[in-house]
Amino acid sequence: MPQAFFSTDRGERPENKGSALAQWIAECAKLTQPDRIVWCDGSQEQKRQLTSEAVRAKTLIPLNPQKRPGCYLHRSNPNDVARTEELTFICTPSRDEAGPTNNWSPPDETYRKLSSWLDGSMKGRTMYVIPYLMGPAGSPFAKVGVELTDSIYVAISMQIMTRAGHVAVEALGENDDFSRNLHCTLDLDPQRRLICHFPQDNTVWSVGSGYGGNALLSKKCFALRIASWLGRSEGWLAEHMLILGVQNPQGETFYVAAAFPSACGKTNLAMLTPPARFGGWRVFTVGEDIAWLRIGPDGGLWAVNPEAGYFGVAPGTSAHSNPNAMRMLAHDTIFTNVAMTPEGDVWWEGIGQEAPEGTLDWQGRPWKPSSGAKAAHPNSRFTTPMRNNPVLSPHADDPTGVPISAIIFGGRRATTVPLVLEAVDWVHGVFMGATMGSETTAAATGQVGVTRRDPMAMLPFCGYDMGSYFSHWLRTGGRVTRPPRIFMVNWFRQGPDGKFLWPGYGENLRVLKWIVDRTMGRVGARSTPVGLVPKHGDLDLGGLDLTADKLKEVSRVDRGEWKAEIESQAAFIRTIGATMPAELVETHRQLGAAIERS
Ligand code: OXD
Ligand code: MN
Repeated sequence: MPQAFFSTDRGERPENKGSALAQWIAECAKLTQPDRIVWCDGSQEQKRQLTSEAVRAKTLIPLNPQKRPGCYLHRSNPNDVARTEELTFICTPSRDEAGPTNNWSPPDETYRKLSSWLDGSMKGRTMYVIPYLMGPAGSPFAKVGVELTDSIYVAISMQIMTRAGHVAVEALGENDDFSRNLHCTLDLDPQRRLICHFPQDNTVWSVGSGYGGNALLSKKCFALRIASWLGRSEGWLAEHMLILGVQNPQGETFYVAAAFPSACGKTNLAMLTPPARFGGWRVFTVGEDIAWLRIGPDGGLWAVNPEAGYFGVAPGTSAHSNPNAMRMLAHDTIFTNVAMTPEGDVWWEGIGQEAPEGTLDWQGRPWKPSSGAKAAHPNSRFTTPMRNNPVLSPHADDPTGVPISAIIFGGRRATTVPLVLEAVDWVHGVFMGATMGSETTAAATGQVGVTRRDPMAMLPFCGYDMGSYFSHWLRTGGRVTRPPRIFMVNWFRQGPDGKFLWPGYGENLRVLKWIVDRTMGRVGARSTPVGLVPKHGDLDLGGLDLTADKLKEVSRVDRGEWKAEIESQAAFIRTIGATMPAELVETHRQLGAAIERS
């Protein structure tokens, strides 16, 4: 038995040693054989203690306390810098349950293989026990998970990303309904790296990676892959969506949930600063990566952000793109794989000023702009508590969540998809989300910039068969009596010169305003073969330096491009196979016919 089962005075302990939680911890400890087990109680005092330990171990490097009080830099193993989709598995008894878009492996065999890797893997190490609550305390949305990890970086990060410790133990009580998450760093050999989900057991085993998306198991593993599975059986949705509140000068606030693939600007949109022309408009963040949505007593769709912190992409974040984020990152933040200036501050490409002489790159090596290499890793990150966000919504912690007026799907598309499109009804909206394409980014290993179908931005995160997931969306539409309207946006269309046509960032408020006006029935729309678009003059473009040609191009629905899109969607529909809902196949057929006729 490990030496110190509960090593802090303030540590929580399951009173009942025979509880499911205590038994499961004992089983995992028997397998991994840590020297010490530390129970994370969620207190600031313990976080300080763990942080000092991580500094002594050089896992965290303190940044200049004058410039970045309470901030640290973590440099990961260079082979471990992004999610590894090819090493991520859904382990259901049958391959069909995981579906054609997930990697699948059988549960028994996978448990056996991972057990052999995990056997004695924490010898000489500490196992941190992190009980965490996803969703506001006391909320009908809330769920408990417990992560066991041998990484102090993960233990500290989990206390930023979730409501960890006492609050979760209290919510669990004597219940055995919690997500069982075992994480072990091993030796970071990519040959022994696997992220495996066992939805039937509400279990995740992740080994061989310390990267956030692979190792902070509350996030992609539980709040999306496992939660999407739970949501299907319990009648709710777990989505890769930000949630924002947009307030007009009359003081009315509308909530919008928006799905974009990783590293496509969700954090920037969720924290948007309105352009000067839009005095009196404000945007508040409820969440910036994950939304859990349920049908409320009023028949509408309500959402919470299950997380309590942000794990965002640093490069490109600046006083221009996201001034609120720059304020948020001024203190109490862990930066991972960014560059460090000689003064002990952080730097990344697109931060808005030149790197000072003597800057070290993300691997701690001297760096010069002329070297041609990036100083910060393109997927370098910040981990920061949501309470740091200066525009945090007063409802971010509201147990009832917020009512959603509009759902937005957005891909990163150089061509084809216009700035904004509205679906004609729920089925069309589900079709838009289901067939959306996006260019890949550095958030996952593999080639960047390749267009792939990324349905609802959930391709890497849906914990079960994609066709069945679409059916769940359609069923939800049948149950929701006050459905939000559904839109598609594309901030990333390029001109022939390869430059973005739309200025993006704060200017996206112009599109949000049109969306809100549509949900309130305050403006009309024009029909095109692919959906509804703003009528001339309804999208407020005043004060924007956008030529008529660019505006035309950014909103263009091109018949040739859409014919190619229809072909590409057809190929995707074929990959989904027999579980693709007939309504969506029919919508695709009608869309193809409408484009032919146009
Ligand atoms: C993330 C991602 O880290 O989507 O949020 O990769
Ligand atoms: Mn994400």
